Amino acid sequence: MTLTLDAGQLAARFGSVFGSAPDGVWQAPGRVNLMGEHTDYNEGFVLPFAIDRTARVAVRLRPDSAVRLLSTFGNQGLTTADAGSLVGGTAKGWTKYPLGVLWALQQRGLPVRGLDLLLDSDVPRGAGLSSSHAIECAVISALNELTGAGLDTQEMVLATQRAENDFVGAPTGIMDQSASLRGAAGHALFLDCRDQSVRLVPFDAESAGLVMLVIDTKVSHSHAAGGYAARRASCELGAAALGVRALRDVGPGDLEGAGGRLDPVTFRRVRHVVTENERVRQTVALLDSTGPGAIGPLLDASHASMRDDFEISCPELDLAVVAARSAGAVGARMTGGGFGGSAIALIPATAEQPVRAAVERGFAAAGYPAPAIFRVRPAAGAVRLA
Ligand code: GAF
Repeated sequence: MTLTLDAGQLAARFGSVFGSAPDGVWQAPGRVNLMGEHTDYNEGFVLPFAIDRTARVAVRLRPDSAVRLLSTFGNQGLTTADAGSLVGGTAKGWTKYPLGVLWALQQRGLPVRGLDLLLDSDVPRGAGLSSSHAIECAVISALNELTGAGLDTQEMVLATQRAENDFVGAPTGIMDQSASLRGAAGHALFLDCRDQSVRLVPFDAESAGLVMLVIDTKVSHSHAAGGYAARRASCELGAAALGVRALRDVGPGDLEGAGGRLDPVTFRRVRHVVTENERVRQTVALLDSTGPGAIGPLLDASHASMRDDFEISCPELDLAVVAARSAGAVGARMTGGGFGGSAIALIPATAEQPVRAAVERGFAAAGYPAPAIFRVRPAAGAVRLA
């Protein structure tokens, strides 16, 4: 999926498809998570950043309740729906995201209203970079403004979470939409998922002579599939057995005592979440004090925890991490919900070509399809373009 159209071109294409100009064009980014995986729904800490890959929507409200949706990619063609009779679990492909947002806004009391929408995006789909939230955040930004709904960012985060959980059917947390709505160039977002408080933490790898590479394994994942929900259920089981509201309330010092109260699998799931929350805090402290070059060991430890304790990695992700590290990365880890998707590797700029070559060689030798490898930088969150 490649972004081919700027805002003016997208508006012009909208005009030729739907017969007149859109009311506006909005953009929202995908995200990479630097640290803090599967901690958000445990009311813990995360440290994602919005990336320089975006979804863009040209939107016009309609006087009736008809909804017409089209994208510049894929072969889904024009999708039509009635805003007055949206039912979760029935929409197909990418259209479930704008329809889910419309539905979630209606659940908050927004009047039923139709719209025409044209989508363009260069966030790779199924790659663990939150292409779905990029669409949802672009759409909610557009509808919030056009309908005068007046939601603040926190409310938009919760509305898109409701769209994901109850319309799309993916029991996800609040990390991805928070990054997409609140991201800022040159910064990662330190988010406390209990109270949604945030702090922007400088993360400028390139001024430190480093590059952040995404390695998209092309192993497609879906959070509406069973693995994500099973991990979430394990965490809830662990919290209940330990008598806490959420695993956020378990500290590293509690782990020894927890061992005797949990079955071995639940204990390992809990240990991942508890240690991952600590790694988020340690990463933030290192970024504040020393800079990006110091966080490599934490990236590595996070990957090991996801591979061994949370068991959400896969052979392709493990290979990407090992190959990147052996060719000079200062640290690497899978990013996102897991079971496929992408790894990130923080590397000295001078090691970029060796790392790319090592990963490509490793994938070819293992007989895996070639990965997509590209640089990412922390970028701005959702914005109106035209
Ligand atoms: C997915 C979810 F959408 C997030 O809420 C988060 O749980 C993440 O997986 C894992 O950290 O991206």
